[in-house]
Amino acid sequence: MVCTNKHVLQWVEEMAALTKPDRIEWMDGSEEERDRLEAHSVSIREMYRLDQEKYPGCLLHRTAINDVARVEHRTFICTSKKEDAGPTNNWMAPADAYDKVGRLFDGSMKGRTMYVIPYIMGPVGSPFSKVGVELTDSSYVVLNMRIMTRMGDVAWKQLGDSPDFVKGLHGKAQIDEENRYIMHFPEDKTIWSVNSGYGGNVLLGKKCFALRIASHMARQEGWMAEHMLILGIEDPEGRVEYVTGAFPSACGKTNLAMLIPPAYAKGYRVWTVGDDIAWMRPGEDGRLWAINPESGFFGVAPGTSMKSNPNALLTTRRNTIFTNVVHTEDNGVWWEGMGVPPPARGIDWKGNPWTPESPEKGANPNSRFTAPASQCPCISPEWENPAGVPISAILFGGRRARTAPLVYQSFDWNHGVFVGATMASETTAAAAHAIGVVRRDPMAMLPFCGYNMGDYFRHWLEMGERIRRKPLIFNVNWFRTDDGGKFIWPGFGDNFRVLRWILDRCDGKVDAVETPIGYVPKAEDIDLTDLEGFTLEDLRGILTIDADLWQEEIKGIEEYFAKFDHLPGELRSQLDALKKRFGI
Ligand code: GTP
Ligand code: SPV
Ligand code: MN
Repeated sequence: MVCTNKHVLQWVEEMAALTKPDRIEWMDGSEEERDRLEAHSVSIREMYRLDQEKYPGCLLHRTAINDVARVEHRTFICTSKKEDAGPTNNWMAPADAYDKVGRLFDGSMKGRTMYVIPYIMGPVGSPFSKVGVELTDSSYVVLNMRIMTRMGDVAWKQLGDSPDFVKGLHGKAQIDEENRYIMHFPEDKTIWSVNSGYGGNVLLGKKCFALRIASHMARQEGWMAEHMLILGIEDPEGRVEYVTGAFPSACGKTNLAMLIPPAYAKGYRVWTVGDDIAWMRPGEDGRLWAINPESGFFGVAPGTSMKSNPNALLTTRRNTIFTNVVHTEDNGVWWEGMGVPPPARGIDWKGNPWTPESPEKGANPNSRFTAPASQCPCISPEWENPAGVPISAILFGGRRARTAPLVYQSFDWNHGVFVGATMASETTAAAAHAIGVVRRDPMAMLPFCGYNMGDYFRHWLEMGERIRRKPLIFNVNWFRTDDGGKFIWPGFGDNFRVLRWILDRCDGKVDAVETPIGYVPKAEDIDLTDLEGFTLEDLRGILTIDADLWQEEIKGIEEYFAKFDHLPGELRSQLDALKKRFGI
């Protein structure tokens, strides 16, 4: 199918005039096209084909050593008014950003091919769905976008003659760290990304569109674009309830979304709808409905094993692209925490010879797999339902060594918004910065909100007024540690025990203890059947709320709130009420 949309044609012409590629290829999404691109990628040693017996359809890629994570300090929201980007985003005036990055793009595709990738975020034909077009000089990006989005002619069909598509321009240029920019122009629905080849910076449908640009659209159009997993829990009677969860990057969304219930919970199943992004809107029935705009998983590899997340591992058995993991001597892949012995020899993520004795890790801590969602053994039968799934509970959570208990429920929607807005977590390898430092990451959206975060909180409060049958809001923390720094809660599949309590609360089946921070479970109400080495006392320990730590926490929240220019008065009232409950 040839693209006849004149808005697309004109824009592609302009961008080609700027970047000056030798040739332009229009992607149709066909299998022949994939085969051709794979062969090309392999021939230029951008990708390696793995052992096709053991890993059918799988490829390996290594990014540049300086290019392994999102770069938040080089990510900008370019709105006409600085105030609209708000205090938590980097800002540049649109004209300056186009000028600055335009110079870097000028002639940057000489000698290269520009690929035109039409794609849909969301199920085909869904009222939630939106079209994007990405221009890129990277065949690795095309092959990833094929997995992560509904890509090809299907998108031209959905777009028709409309000018309403998100324009993404990506160029590898020289992969120069000093000139790396991820620019967002929400007012123009445009993204410009240059000098990177790493996932979150270059798969423009994902964080750039489906969160930063989409959050801006969502506020204007009355819906929500969130950094959330979506899962369904089926009970032995076959009834399914859906939950979303916002945890910061590398804090457990993929793992929770694919959870396998412990053996004691006979007849229960968990179904994956999405592992990273949720688009949500109120339905006619007054409930909140959610879709997963993506069609694949770009998941963290290290720590993924048959023990921690068998469903993720099984999803990656074929048609998967592995990035920055160990290339084993028998042409397979390996990473730390895979649960199998390391290869005697391999090539590490930097491209150097590696053995288990090497002092450095073989796989980058932010190494990833790109795998089709349809291959997931627990993919929900509803995952492509154009209407989405109705949400009963929203979870917030992060890595907190001490302060947050295993789980608590907010008093109501507005208090839940406060809980989300004041979330904090220890930083991970998913972005380029110091690791293990506690930082506030409201709703896990700090790096992804495309507008003023104070206005974003207000949008959450306003959505609460528009959703008649509101999901209940909870906070979870799988990461409490003991004095030796070891995680106390077993986590992973055992998180099901907490999900059960959450659903029992939604169904009004269990009461709880009212504390200053919210409703906390009675320890006996969390089922510990068959949980070896973990006692009711241990559970009581991680359900405690330490008043001294919360005094500190409240100080931290006060300092944090002081940074905001558009903080809704309601959140300040929530903070005052929290202080009062602690007698401060
Ligand atoms: P992004 O894709 O970066 O947005 O991350 P994510 O939230 O999907 O994170 P993911 O599920 O990939 O988890 C990342 C890390 O958290 C892995 O190293 C996991 O092993 C670890 N993890 C996930 N769930 C748990 C848990 O319940 N307990 C503990 N201790 N670790 C967990
Ligand atoms: C994250 O960092 O939250 C991710 C990976 O999900 S990336 O697509 O690189 O943003
Ligand atoms: Mn993410």
